[in-house]
Amino acid sequence: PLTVKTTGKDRVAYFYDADVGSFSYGSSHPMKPHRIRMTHSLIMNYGLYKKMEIYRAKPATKQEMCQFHSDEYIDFLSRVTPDNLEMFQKESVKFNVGDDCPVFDGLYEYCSISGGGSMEGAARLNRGKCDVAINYAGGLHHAKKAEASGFCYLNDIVLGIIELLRYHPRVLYIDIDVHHGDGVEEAFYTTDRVMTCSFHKYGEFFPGTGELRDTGVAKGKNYSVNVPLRDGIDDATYKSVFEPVIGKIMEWYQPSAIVLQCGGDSLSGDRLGCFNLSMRGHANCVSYVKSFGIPTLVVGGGGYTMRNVARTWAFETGLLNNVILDEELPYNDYYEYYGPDYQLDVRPSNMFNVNTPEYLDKVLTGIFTNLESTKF
Ligand code: ZL4
Ligand code: CA
Ligand code: ZN
Repeated sequence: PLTVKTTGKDRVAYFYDADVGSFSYGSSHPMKPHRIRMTHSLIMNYGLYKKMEIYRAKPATKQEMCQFHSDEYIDFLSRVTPDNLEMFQKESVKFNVGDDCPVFDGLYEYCSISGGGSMEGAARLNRGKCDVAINYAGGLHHAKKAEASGFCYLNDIVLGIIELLRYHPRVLYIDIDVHHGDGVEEAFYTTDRVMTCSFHKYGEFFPGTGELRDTGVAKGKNYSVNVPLRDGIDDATYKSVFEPVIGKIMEWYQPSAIVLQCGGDSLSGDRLGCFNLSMRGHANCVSYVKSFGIPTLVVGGGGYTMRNVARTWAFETGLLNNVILDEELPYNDYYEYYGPDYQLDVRPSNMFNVNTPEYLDKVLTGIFTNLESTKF
């Protein structure tokens, strides 16, 4: 008789630091670390603590951070505070701290928590101690070697991938944040040991990079994939692009580990985003990636309508544990945020989808042509 391989026994390691929700970029800044604490409260009150192992990671050390970042940049992050900022005028320009990336109280500690979660998650995957590791305090994909960018200071993703590369010959990075994953792409642009694939809004949108024809350089040629999208993409359309592109990459690249950046700003109703994904459309990406059964590090990212980010990340944490969460939200520490309906779903709006079938066909054909020209 045939042995049926059952899913439903995934070992999930979830990294959460109770301090993370208290950091603040400033009251009017769109990035709110509090959404990670809201997500955690939903996860706990849905009972997912019975399914997975919950850890507080060791904060990343300076030395660990400098596996990617420059010493002088990390040194700056560790020294600068709102009180001594005036003594760092030259450095502030050089390292790009300002309106998008403000210097706030506890900035270095926040970076070390974000980085520690992704590095320890990667290390547990390496040792075969879990099948999935989750760090919603990570996903800060714009940070550069010696520069802050787009609300990101420390690139926890690059640090996590470097850790995975100690054991894995090929790592696939997938990015469903509405913004281009430029920092991760740039870090691995000239290597074939990491394939990066970002889906993002392209055209008059931060950070301005990520066109179809940016595919990598030297050994990395065709190991960077960009999927430029227009406003208003809906669940069915996103699925019709995501599944063929990722399916093809899996077949051709055969990675032994995956990092999935789950930025929640691709959801409908996001304060900064312009896509029209429902919670279930966003989570379909997580299900599809999970279906390949490869060790995966799941990280957070953007997401600026906090109640929707928390709903979606909680639902996705359920999926990763083979649990479908109930539509009725459980009572939790932030219950009042979810009124007036107190339901789990994030629903799409009636916004217009500017991604025509002809446009998407051009994008898919371009990507497949690049992939097929590559010998893996
Ligand atoms: C804000 O209200 O497009 C920052 C940023 C701070 C508070 C008060 C300061 C007001 C919107 C954004 C002045 C702010 C001017 N405050 C910001 C070109 C820009 C230069 C900076 O999801 N101004 C830069 C970055 C993007 C730009 C998006 C996404 C991160 C991620 C992963 C990063 N930067 C124009 C903006 C506000 C602010 C209101 C803002 N910044 C919106 N989009 C940007 O991919 C985590
Ligand atoms: Ca993206
Ligand atoms: Zn984003």
